[in-house]
Amino acid sequence: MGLPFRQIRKLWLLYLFLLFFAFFMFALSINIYVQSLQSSDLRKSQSGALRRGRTTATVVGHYVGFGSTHDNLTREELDENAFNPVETEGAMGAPVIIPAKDSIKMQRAYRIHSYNLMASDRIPLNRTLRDYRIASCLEVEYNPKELPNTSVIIVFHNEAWSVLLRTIWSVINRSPPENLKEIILVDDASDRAFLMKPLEDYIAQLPVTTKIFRQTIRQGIVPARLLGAANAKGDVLTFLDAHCECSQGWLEPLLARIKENRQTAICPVIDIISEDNFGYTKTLENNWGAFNWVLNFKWYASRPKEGSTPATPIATPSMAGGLFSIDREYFYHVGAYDPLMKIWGGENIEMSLRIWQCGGRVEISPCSHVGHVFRKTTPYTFPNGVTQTLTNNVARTAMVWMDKWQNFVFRYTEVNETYLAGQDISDRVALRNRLKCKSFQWYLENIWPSHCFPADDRFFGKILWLTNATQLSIPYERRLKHIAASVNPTNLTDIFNEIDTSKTMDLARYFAPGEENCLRINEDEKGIMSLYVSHCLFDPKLMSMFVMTPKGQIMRNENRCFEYFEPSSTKIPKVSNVRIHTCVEWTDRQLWDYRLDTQQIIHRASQKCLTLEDPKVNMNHIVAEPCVANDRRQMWGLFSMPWREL
Ligand code: UD2
Ligand code: MN
Repeated sequence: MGLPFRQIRKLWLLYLFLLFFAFFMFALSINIYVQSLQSSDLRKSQSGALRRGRTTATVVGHYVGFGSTHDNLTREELDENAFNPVETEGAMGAPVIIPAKDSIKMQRAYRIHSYNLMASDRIPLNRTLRDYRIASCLEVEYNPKELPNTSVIIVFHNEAWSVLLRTIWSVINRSPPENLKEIILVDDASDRAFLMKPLEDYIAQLPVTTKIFRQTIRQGIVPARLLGAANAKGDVLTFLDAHCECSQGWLEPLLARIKENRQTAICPVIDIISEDNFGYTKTLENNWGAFNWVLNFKWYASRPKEGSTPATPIATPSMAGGLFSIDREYFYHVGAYDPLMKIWGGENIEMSLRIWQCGGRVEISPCSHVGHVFRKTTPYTFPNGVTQTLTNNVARTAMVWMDKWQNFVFRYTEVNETYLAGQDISDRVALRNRLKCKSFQWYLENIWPSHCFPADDRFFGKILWLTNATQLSIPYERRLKHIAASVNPTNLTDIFNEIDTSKTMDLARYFAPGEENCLRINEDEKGIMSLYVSHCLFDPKLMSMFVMTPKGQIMRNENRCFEYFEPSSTKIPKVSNVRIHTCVEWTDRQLWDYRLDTQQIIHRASQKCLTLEDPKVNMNHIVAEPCVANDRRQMWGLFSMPWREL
């Protein structure tokens, strides 16, 4: 009996050892996984910043998903304030790496605000940052006594304690005391216990006057900022989101610019605070903002201009919305905000169009750097539904400020007649008339000449692959016979207007979406776009609509252009030499001509033709090849679509 028992005991030891080993391996792999997650996020945010500098537009400040992130989180978890700083964490803007043993708790806490709350809770409220200013900015001297003072207005809905207070402390620590009149917090109906009395007690002992105003019913950013502004006493209003960190010297250039020109809304360069580890990454100074066909804000970048002083503010067609300074009186003069824009979205575009069209300026100061936590998903609810809210705000912006372009925007959104009928915009229209504001056409031509919208001076519509056999291509080609041969984009205008409006030649009547083939754009999971040919969709769907500008750029939504490039001959498999790339103004790679007599789309510099390489084999390979007369693979029809009417 003794022997088997001893054997069993040995086996037990073995089991125990194996169990221990398995657990060890598990813990190790989790550790490696979590660390790789955090560092890859770090890489992502860093490369994001670099990419923005390299003229590629990145999507920021635009929500891609509205998750129900709060499922399963308990009231206790939401109300808990776990701020527990470690002195050296996050110093000089460094990222925080959470030990693997806490990874499950970390992920749970992440869902409360869609950022790594546990990382933030480890960083002191007054952590140090680098000085992110470029050399030419350091040369500028400001005398705080000669600058106006400002009220800093921070609106929030359920922000984390450490994140909100780090925003406040960065303002206090890095603003000249003479210029910081007060800090005004507006609570947009938060429900977290620590944002109630504990917050009031905390701000009462701050070295700078800090007041809090509360909206009892959730109304959103615009009503909250209006409440803050109404209570502000500073010469200038400076708005910040509740998850920012102001860096060295951020305020002076903003105030100085307003002193110089009181009709300017001036924004800082918005640096990136990683939502995954709270590392602070500088972005480059040549970014500016505009919007796409459905009025989502987008970043663009310009080539840094040679010879100009980089310290001068750059004009931007649109502000991102969250971070800017504006003279208090001018803010009201120019119409403050549209109070009927609720919750989130649209107010940044509305304000930008309004200020520009009514005689002011929107600019970014390259000398002012403020970090902001950009999130991938929104952590909070939209009381009336996301679509309803965003559509309402977009509709109001477009109706008041975009003239005939509003219908173009409505085609790609949920806006319909019922929506429009329900909107009372009379006050805003009265404002526009009172201030004698300029048209949206003026805005496009003067403030955003490189825009991607349709206009009277350019083609807008579908690009057909002309097989000469379909219902559409036959009348299209017949019509072309009556038009003078070689035409360059500048005199295409009349021709396309004619197609658009002429009753007899209304090609839409021939349109059989199932039979015609159109040039379309595919976007893969990585966001890389490519051209292919497939059935035309009857709806004017985004993916198959193009703009051809008088200069010769062929664009789609979001400033993406057809670009020819010489591929390296060694590449196998062969990649296409035509790609979809961010539009830039300074390259001939993106300039094309359309020849009506041959129906070819020709890359101007190389004189190569856009070609569907081998239609029998696949419709996904669009290249540029030497032009050959009557080669069906190179024949395209520009089919104008109406955009001025709904
Ligand atoms: C960007 C802007 C943001 C605003 C928004 C469009 C930046 C860095 N941020 O989105 O300021 O212009 O575009 O509307 O340019 N909040 C409330 N009540 C609400 C919703 C939000 O008080 O119902 C607060 C929120 O706590 C935050 C601020 O408003 O402090 C902006 O909201 P966000 O950070 O979710 O917006 P963001 O940065 O994605
Ligand atoms: Mn924000």
